[in-house]
Amino acid sequence: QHIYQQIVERKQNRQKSFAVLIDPDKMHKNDIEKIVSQAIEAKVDYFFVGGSLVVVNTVNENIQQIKANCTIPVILFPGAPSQVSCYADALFFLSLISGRNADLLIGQHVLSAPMIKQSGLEIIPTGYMVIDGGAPTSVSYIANTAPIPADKNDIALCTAMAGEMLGLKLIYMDAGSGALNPINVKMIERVSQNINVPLVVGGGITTPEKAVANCKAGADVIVVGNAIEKDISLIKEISTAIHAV
Ligand code: 1GP
Repeated sequence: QHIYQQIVERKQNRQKSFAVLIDPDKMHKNDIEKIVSQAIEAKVDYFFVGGSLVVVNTVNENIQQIKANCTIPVILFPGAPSQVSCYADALFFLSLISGRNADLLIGQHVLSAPMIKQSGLEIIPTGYMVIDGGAPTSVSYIANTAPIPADKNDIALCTAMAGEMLGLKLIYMDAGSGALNPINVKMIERVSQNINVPLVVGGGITTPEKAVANCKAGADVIVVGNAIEKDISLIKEISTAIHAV
């Protein structure tokens, strides 16, 4: 439980972490090289690798390429069991607790459990909560389930609390990749003040200011994908801002 332990220790020390999301579909070899070298310089804490829908599955190649160039831990953030790779360091074993699709709450987990156990990956049991980001994102369509409405802070709170009580070790609140509206700080505050496990927040974060506001509201780890794909210099800007909180 080496990586999870590190996430918990950073939370206990009130250190905020920054994760760069690599969506295998959107990355060419050269992009990854550039992102990795920027990430080393910017002291990025984690790479998350995965996506709701991966058309060309290059997860293994992408992770091997990251690993060949840096020691930043790689955590799988899989949209499906086909995205599990033994080259990563850890896996968010995601249960979509904001939804009511039994297959994503437990079904896929049953099917993939033997393969995941065999992989030797560090498993991080994760309560995954999709929050409405203002426009349909791939995740809510693919997951075939409604996101939590953006202003229903109490539903988010109770969902996260239930996840923690069920033994999940981390809560990941996601407005979905490329969300129009990122999760509001009031919702982040409400959730973070009432759970003890680490809180990851992502979806539609495009500026250092937003990342900092989310950290101050109680997020322990901030994830950014889309914005970095568009402007790689944001890696340094957002990372520096988060680490200064
Ligand atoms: C999506 O939380 C991640 O699952 C990151 O979202 O791509 O919008 O940064 P963005």
